[in-house]
Amino acid sequence: MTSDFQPRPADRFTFGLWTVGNVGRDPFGEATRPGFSAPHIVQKLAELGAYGVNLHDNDLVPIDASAGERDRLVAEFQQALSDHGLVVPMATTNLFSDPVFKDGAFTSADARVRAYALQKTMHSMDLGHELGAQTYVFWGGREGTEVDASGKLLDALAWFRDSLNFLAEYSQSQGYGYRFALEPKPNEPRGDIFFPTAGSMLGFIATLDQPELFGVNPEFAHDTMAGLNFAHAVAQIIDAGKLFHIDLNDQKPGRFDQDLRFGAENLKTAFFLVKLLEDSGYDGPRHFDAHALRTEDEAGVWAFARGCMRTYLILRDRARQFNEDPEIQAALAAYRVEDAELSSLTRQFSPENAQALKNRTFDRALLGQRGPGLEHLDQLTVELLLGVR
Ligand code: GCO
Ligand code: MN
Ligand code: MN
Repeated sequence: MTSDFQPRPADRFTFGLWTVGNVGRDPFGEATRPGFSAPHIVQKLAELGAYGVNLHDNDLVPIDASAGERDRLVAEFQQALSDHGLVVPMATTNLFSDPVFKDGAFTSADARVRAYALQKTMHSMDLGHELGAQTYVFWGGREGTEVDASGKLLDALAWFRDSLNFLAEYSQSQGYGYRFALEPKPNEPRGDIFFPTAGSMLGFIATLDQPELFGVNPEFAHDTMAGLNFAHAVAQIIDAGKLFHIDLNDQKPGRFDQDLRFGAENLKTAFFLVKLLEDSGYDGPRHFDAHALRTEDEAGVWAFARGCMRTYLILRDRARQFNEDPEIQAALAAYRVEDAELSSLTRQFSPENAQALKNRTFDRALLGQRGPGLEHLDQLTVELLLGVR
């Protein structure tokens, strides 16, 4: 491992066309910088050491493009990808910008909108396959409500399920072999978005016809907006074997969706997230779903992109250091108390184990007196992160 923190394709960093291409528009103000063409983004990301670039259908092809225009844009993009050695690991559909989706796409109360959403997604899956994507993300940005008097809570779940089952079969019938990653978010742009958390998605996946094709695409900012601990959510997804993709960024809790540069805000959680991803052997893309601050010009955009990747690499190096630090490892070892005999009783139920456990006497007061040394361990971690270890 090198320690110059220079991103390389082997690090598997990806950005969306929509992320570095973000023009700084917000609900209160117009664009503050021009958009870049897809080939320009490909060239710049390759220069910075990224591995790939992801897209929504309409990041590349406008929703009202003619067939000829579509083919030209796709050909130019493909040429840039091959010129600069970037890949497209993930594709997704824009089911949120156009007014047709203002009250939902797969969960619209209007059957015509639901059908159009399916049609648009199939075309977008065709495009993703043409570009080599193997993961297909569903982020239901408009799938939610402000008005629960609409009475569609149960229907929406069923419509969403039918759509995913349909599209999984479409992928198979076309031989695309996609793995689908569902992205939870609690709110914004809807007042309440369906499937607000990783746990909701995991529960829902189990109800699909082919659950093995579906996993989760968790996002740092989405859990943080809701005041949740993102590393805990990702651990649960890994435990379920469902980490199909990941969106990295940062966010202050309880605010509007900020999409900050990775590591810009919650460094400690970012550290434990990187450590979790690296220690678990996650080998998928490290995708940054963030954008440069609205204050920035083009130079600021590339500084932002480089910063996301460098911070990940620095935290990865800190995780290695954590795993090798003798004092930290001693504190960790002291934290855990193993007891082989008791573990053999508790690992698996049997009538004998249950009876032996019930007969056992525990010194509850003594167990309650033990200090686990977590203050010491946490301070060592902080000092490591501050660079003084
Ligand atoms: C958001 C989401 C999106 C999705 C994207 C890809 O908060 O806007 O995170 O950026 O990730 O649509 O599915
Ligand atoms: Mn987001
Ligand atoms: Mn996202």
